[in-house]
Amino acid sequence: MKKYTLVSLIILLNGIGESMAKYSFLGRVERFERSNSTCTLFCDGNYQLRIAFLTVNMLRVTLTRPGYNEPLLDYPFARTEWDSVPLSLQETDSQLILKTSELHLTIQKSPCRLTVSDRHGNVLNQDDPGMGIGWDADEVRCWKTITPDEKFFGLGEKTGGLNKRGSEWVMWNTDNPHHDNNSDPIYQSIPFFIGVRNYQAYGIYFNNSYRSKFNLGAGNQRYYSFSADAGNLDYFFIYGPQVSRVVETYTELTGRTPMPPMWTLGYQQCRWSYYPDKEVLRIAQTFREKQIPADVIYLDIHYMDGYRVFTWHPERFPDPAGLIKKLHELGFKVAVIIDPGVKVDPLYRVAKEGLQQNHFVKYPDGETYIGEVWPGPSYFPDFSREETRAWWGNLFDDLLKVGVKGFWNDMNEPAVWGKAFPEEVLFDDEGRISSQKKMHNLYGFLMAKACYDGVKKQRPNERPFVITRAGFAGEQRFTSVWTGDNQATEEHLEMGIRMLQGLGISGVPFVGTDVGGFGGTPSPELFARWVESAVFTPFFRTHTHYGSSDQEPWSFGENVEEISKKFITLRYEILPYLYSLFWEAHQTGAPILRPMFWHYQNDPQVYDGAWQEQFLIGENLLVAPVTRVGQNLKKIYLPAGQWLDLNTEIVYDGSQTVIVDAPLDRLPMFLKSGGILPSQEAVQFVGEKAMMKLIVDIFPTTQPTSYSFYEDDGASVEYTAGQYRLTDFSITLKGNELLIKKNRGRDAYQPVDRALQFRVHTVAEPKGAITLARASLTKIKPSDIVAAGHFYDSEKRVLTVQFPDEGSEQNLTIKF
Ligand code: MIG
Repeated sequence: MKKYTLVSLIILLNGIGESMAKYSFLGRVERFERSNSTCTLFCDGNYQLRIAFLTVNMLRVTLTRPGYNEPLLDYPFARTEWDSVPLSLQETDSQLILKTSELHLTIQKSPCRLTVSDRHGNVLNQDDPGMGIGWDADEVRCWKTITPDEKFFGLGEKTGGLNKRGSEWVMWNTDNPHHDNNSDPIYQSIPFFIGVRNYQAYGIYFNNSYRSKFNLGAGNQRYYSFSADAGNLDYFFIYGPQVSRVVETYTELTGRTPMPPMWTLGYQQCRWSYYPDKEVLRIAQTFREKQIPADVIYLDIHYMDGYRVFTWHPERFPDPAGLIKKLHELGFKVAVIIDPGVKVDPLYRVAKEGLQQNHFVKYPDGETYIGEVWPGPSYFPDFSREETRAWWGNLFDDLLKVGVKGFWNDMNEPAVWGKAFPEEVLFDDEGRISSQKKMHNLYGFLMAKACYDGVKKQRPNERPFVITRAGFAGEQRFTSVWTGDNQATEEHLEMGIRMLQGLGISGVPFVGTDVGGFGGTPSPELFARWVESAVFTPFFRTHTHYGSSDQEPWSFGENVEEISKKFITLRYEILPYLYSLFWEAHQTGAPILRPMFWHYQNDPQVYDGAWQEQFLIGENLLVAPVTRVGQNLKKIYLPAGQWLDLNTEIVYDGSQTVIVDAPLDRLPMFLKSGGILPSQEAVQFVGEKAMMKLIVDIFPTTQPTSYSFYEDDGASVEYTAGQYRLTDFSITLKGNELLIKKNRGRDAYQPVDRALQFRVHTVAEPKGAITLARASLTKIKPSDIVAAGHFYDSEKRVLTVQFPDEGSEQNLTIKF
């Protein structure tokens, strides 16, 4: 007995027989080196931790393991060169302290652990003291302490609640057509999240494309962690403290959306699949006959010849150019589906070229990988190879020549029948040669990039329209995203609204769900509610499964047709507002559809799950769609301020819940006090006619407010050379005088002559003069739509004032 114990003790001391299956943790800092904004810590056992400050509020932490030389992932970045950041360094026996003007990083030396605080010393983020950074064979992991109130948001397109606290998530792009609110992973991988601790926000972007995991306090109250099966522990810590600043900095790193073609903000109609050509035309004509506005019609997989990508089915679409010309005359653009799988067929040009030019991924022994998808056995392009991306990009030429304008990238997880694309398959990875384990999550991202770059190369002065199902961090630089195969249920309508918020704060603003649901058939009421909520989603497209019932706005009876028409028309009215928000997204990375905490971060109520399907469109418009069939009242939380119900003209005080009437044809929406909301008269499609009147709704308050309205030609890339116009509006209400100022902040784009119409809400009939540049405006009839003048609606308490939108400055004074 005694002998046995002694033997065990010896084994323990020598570590012989100790299990290999466990984590090791980063140990003591032996020495460090500093150059400019970077500090490298040399730790026990030849492990190195490099800390680089890229901006005053962003630092990068990178672990180097001895003998593990995988290059750092670089595809996601829009920016790689950073100015040096003024940094001070203090050293004590036990610590190193690095300070920027905003952040303090305290490095405990033994063992090496990091703590980030703001400049007042409030801790924002801290390594778990016991674990910190660790590894187990190829796997790397980082553990952080968690506070009781800490909340987590983001991770891109994820199911579940808006707040991801208490749950675990996997990044591995997966085609799951039957996903529900508990499914994970699904199509996209965006390893970026925002932590809100004591109402202070920070972000962490984990720069690793291998299968990764985020434990956000699941099953424990001690820590949260992120890990990857292999690759580097390489993460970016971004300090806000505003959520908006975290996303601004994150999108400085990973990029922002280019301005979309204006028509892509119109209504889009899809199904799997509209064919033959006559059916496509019939659908388009029906929109025009019924005067339901629409801009885009989609062709799903049946347009192809035997599912061969970049071909046309000879019987169903014998004359694509002729069809598309007719559709253009009706004001429709055409978008087509693009699948990555290239049919194995010795007579098919794309397959032949691809084989000859070495464009397809292979097994390690050099045999070309063949997987099964729609075309049957198929090859898969290696989008991680520059030559292959260029080749694929050129294939769009034929589609562009017949007039196709939009490219819908599907199945790019990549999906294959039988589920798993083999992990041993090799990719070029720009010369680095990497397996599917690293490249899987990047496949959709790189496919969308090949598409965007190719179309842009061939139509250099047009804005490409690309949409993708799978993707990765940074995809917003070249593609929009839809959330894949949802179901026609209330739960999916609600989940979609949360997903779009999650994507938005993860840097991807141009997003939408399949309106009405892809699987199943919505009830008429559910379809109506879905259309209502989607009026404000950046990407607005109805889509449904093969063989399902019709899902056009007129497929659910007269009443729902009327409702759909009313709300699709509303979409066209608010296009100027949405388009202006795209400019903001392009400039700062701010989402268009925003969670309430974006603007009310300090209000505990906005984090309550009861309100997670309400959202903001820009700063001043709050939308609370009804998501349950049979519900005719809506309970809403209104944050601080005063809110004007745009349906009833009733003003509510904020910081409280209200219940409003919400019959089937009503979408609850509220304009915030001080809010300025530009709109236009509806058109049947973008470009049908020029905007003849810019309408500006105003809800004045005693606090002066302002708003900047963006315009450009909506189609070309001239805006990148400064060809755009910014009109700043400011409103001041003082005593009985309201002053509205218009001022062109930039005037390098010239729209047609038009009227400017202000609709001033919640005001009494003016008793005094209404003057524009010292000249009095006269009273006119509401029907005098072109004349300069004013009229008052005493029932609604709305004053309308209109005049030509001339010159760079106009001041309007209204005396009550
Ligand atoms: O295996 O192209 O998510 O939108 O209609 C299904 C047919 C392939 C999945 C997409 C869906 C599309 C469908 N596609």
